[in-house]
Amino acid sequence: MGHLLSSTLAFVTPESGGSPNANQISTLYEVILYVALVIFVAVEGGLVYALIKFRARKHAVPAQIRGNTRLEVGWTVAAAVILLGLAALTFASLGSIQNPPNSGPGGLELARGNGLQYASSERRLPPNGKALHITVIGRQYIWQFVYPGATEPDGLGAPYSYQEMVVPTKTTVSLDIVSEDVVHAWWIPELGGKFQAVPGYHNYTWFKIEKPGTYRGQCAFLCGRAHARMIATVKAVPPAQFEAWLAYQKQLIAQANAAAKVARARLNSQTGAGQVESP
Ligand SMILES: [Cu+2]
Repeated sequence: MGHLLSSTLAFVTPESGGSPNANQISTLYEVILYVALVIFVAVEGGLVYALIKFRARKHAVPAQIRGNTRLEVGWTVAAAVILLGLAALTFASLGSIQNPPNSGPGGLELARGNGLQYASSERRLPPNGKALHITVIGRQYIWQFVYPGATEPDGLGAPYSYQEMVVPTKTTVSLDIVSEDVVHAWWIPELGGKFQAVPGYHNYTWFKIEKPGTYRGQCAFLCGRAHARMIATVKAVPPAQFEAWLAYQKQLIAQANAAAKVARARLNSQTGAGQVESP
C-alpha cells in the first residue's frame, strides 16, 4: 500500500533528482499535494459518511442547522490560513529555484564571467559569479550547445555540440536559451522547469548536477513537422573528463574547418557548371 502510494505520487509529481532547482520544485509540489489530499479526503469522507448515515431508506433525519456563525467563520479562516501558509512557503522556496548556488568542491575550475557572452539582469549568477556558461540554440529540428572558448568576437569560433550537451559534475551551469527560427522549448524534466527558446529573446536557467549521469528531454513546444525528433540529452561527467571532451570537440571542429578550407579552394579553382565564385 505504501509502495503503491509512493509510486502513484512519483507518477503525478514533477520529475526531479538531477539538480537542486528541480528538487525544490518537486518538494513544493508535494507539500501542496499532501495538504490538498488531506482536505480532499476529509471533505469527501464527510460527504460519504453523511450519505450513508442519513440515507432515505433509514428515515434518519440529521440535525437541521440554519446558519452557524462560528462554523462559517471557522472554515473561512482555516482556508485563508492554509492558503497564506502555502503562499509563504512558495515565495520562500522561489529563491533557491531561481538563484543558482556556487559550484561545489570538486567542480570545474572557473574564472569569473568565464564564457559569458551577454550580461543581463535577468541572468541569475551564483553568489561568487562563477558559472559555466552554455548557450542553448533551438533550431528546426535540433538543439545546438555552444561552450565557452570563442576565438573571435561575438562568440565565433567557440566549441559546440549538437543534441548531447556534456557538462562537468558539481559545477553550476548557466544556460542562455535562444532560437534561430521559431519558438522551441528547452526541457530536461529532471533538471528543472521548462524554458522557451524565442527568436530575438534570451531566456536563462541553470542546473547543477552532483553525480555523473545522463538526463533526457526534448523540445516541449510544437515547432513544426519534425518536432518529435528534437530530442536533447545532458550528460554529466567528472570535470577532467569534460575538459578532455571539450578539447577533443575543438580538435574535431578545427579538422573539419581545415578540410572545408581545402574543399573551398579546390572548388574555387574549378571552372564549369556549378562553379563557386570566389567570395
Ligand atoms: Cu523545437
